[in-house]
Amino acid sequence: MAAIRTLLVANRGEVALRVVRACKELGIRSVAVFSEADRDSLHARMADQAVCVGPAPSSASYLNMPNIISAALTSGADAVHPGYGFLAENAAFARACADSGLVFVGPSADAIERMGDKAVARSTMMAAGVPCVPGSDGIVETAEEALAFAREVGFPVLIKASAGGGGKGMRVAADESELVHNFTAAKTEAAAAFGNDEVYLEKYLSRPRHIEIQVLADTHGNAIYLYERDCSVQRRHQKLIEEAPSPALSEELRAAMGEAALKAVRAVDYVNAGTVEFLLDTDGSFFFMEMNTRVQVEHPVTEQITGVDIIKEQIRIAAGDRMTHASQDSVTLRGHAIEFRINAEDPIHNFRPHPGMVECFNPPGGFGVRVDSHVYGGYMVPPYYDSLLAKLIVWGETRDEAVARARRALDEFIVVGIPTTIPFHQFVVEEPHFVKAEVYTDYVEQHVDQAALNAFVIDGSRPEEGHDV
Ligand code: MV4
Repeated sequence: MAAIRTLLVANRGEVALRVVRACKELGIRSVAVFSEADRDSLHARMADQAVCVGPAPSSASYLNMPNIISAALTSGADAVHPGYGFLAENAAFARACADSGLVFVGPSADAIERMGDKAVARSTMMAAGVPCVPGSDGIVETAEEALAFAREVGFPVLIKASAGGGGKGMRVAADESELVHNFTAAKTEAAAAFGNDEVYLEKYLSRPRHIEIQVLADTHGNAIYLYERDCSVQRRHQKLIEEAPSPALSEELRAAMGEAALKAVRAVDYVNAGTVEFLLDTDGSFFFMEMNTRVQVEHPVTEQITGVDIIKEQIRIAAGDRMTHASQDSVTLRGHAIEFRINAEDPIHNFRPHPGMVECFNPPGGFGVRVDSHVYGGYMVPPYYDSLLAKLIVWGETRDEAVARARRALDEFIVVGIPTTIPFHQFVVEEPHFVKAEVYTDYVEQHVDQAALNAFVIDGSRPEEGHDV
């Protein structure tokens, strides 16, 4: 395969900047795309070239495949990195790139497609010997079939939409009458949300942890896992804090989950970076949930504990080169990293997105602190896109050190002009269950009391201002 000399970044915000930075270090010319709302964005300024691909709404710009492909062709790009979100898991886009002679920095369109359908993904993994939650054998057509399944595995059960993912279209049923009622509701909901009413059933785990394994595979047959991330601190399926390694895994379990992830990789001949998501039950059993066929928001925590630059590996792999860390032995784990998502959201008003002017932006620094962000003082947060402003990633030799470093870094982090999730994080890093690493997917509901959070945000926790001597 040909070397990559110019790469177009089909994204915006911090991830576009992240990819531009990787290009610079690799000596690759970068081309940014931007919407009319992002004309003054850092990703457009820092790239070697920038092309406007349409008006502010993403449907007209960052999701506009013909415009993005034209931008790549006219700028002389030979590869396209999709980042995350937007077109990153769109098989048609990966195919359109290939058809235009552009290298798509990601897996094949076929792999994206197969993992995109959650029921297909599940049966592929079952066949490959990857543990899956006890579930129905494919699509469940009728309430009678659903009842038969539930009687076999026992209640509670979970109804999932085949076209769903990210928690959309899921319904729990605790008993037979709930199942009959929720089965029809779930199908109707799925039809409205995804244009596909197919559902399947699983045994419901009541307090799982969300553990995901980062994998890398190249075109030379090398495949490795970069250990796990624990993403149990979520709110309504939006991740807020991710850490690596997971405080819940023993060495044996870590190796077992890593090997299971590699089975998943081999089952679909997966190439490039991917993430295999598992649910970890309280008894140490783990089950495949889904595979993300892109780089993820939280990839930096893995980079910090392994020293592997995941974006650069992605680009090397796409160019047909061997990845730098081609053997499992070459990947060692050191210390502990935690990522905090700093969103333009108001934690006292239901985490409602809050676009507007960032009057002042002072990110923290110092040893063990990384901030990935596209924001600067005077930056206008547009209302059209997701509300991620910055990712604060702290590293420490131990989890306790990382938590202490997080407290001081969050305290240094100043954003003036709009509300952010910083005070939420300040609350969590003092909260005893988080400090003891007792976090499950229901952590926020269970341990972040809204009234206590409001008091904390409104009264402020900062020390009183000092006086001049
Ligand atoms: C589950 C589950 C319990 N039991 N499946 C939510 C997102 C979707 N990808 C899968 N999800 C879940 N599937 C069974 N059989 C609980 C969840 C779940 C969850 C999973 C990961 C992270 C946060 C979550 C929050 C609520 C529910």
